[in-house]
Amino acid sequence: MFRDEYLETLPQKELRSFQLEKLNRTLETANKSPYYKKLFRQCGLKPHADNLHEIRKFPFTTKDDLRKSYPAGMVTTPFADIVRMHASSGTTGKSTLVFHTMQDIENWANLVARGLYAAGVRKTDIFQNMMSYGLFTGGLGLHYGAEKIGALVLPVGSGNTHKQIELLIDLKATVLHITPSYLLYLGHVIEEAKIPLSSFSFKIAILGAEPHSEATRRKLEKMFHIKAFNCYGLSEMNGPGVAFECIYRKGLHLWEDSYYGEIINPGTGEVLPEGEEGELVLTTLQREGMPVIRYRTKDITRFIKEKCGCGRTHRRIVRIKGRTDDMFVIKGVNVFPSQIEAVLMETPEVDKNYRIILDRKEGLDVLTVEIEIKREYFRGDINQLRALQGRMTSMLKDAILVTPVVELVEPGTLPPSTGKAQRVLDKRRV
Ligand code: DLL
Repeated sequence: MFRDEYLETLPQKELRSFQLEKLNRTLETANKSPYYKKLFRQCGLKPHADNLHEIRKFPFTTKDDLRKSYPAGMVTTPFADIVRMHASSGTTGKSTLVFHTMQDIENWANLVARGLYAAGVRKTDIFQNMMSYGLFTGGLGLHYGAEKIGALVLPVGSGNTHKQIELLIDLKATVLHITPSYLLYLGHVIEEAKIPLSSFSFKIAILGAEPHSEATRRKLEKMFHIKAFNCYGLSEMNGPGVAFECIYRKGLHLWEDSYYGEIINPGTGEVLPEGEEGELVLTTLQREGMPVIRYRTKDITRFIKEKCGCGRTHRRIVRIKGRTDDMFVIKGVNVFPSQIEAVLMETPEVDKNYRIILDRKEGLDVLTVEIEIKREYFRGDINQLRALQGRMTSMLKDAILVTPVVELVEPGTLPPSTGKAQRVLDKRRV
């Protein structure tokens, strides 16, 4: 049974005292790492908080701080006690490395198992893990959690789509772990190969590692007749399983016995009142090998105040809207790719892939949205396509307040994604 009845339903007040106790242990442990020891000394801070509010006296930790302490400046214990290392998936600069003790790995697997259980995964399930294994946390993170539940895990990793399909059919996987963009692509390949949906047995998809809108979830659920659950995480906080949707699917439960969450104004760093949207800041509460204090995730969300119907008391966050560094400014207007995605995925003519291109022509910003449209629309009347192009342009303009150039292309034209999708190509930076 992977519902921890006691911890998952602790009344808020007790949950907060639990967090305070763990926070103080974490601060003491962090003080053993060269990075935090120096930082606390420089700031004249004792590794102690009298109440949770006092966490605010500790400075934020950023990705840059992790880079500066590369490779192991935040590690609290000799490597003899460390059993695993993971790295973030960033493409620029040095990777940020995260080190785990055996206990850390055990705790992480428990959190993932708890999340999977909340989403309805059981021992009898066959779990095809379609996320990369290796330094990326998506593969091994869910692998250990699903094994803990007792499911049969197929560690296929990402890519090799035809092999994935063969295994899905032959082993009758009931649960997939996959990025939303890869699941869209999988749908494309299955359709092109004309494989009937009845060949597949999966009923649940665990989606994570990148943002996706409610419209994308609905589209995927309709496409495959499944239920999709959102799983959030980042390597600095272990990886997947930091927050998970339960069967109510009204926000993601942040596992507050293991993470302390704050929402800040990304511009000023000020902590915002509960319920306001801003950047999520997380502190590990149970990690021994490498505690991280007040990590700026750059992910935009907010806390949901209402209680969840499932009885779990751990506060929920709304699905991530995007990252502060994903937001682009076009003709002076701030745009999140998720605003564009939501419009596209609600439009029935749109197929499964799209790309956003930012460019500058004669000194002016140009936003182009390339959209794959279902094949049947290319067989018909060109005027019908033109009308669709006009309609998409005005729907996008209403959503983002900038008029884009809309290009409609046939399915399979744009680069496919089998992992984290690269949706935005900013040629202004090249
Ligand atoms: O992507 C961990 C993960 C793997 C989560 C598999 C879920 C499933 P990183 O490579 O460090 O770790 O990237 C973390 O990905 O800060 C978010 O911006 C984004 N992200 C992860 N999950 C979600 C999600 C993994 N469910 C960064 N919704 C995070 C939106 C997500 N964004």
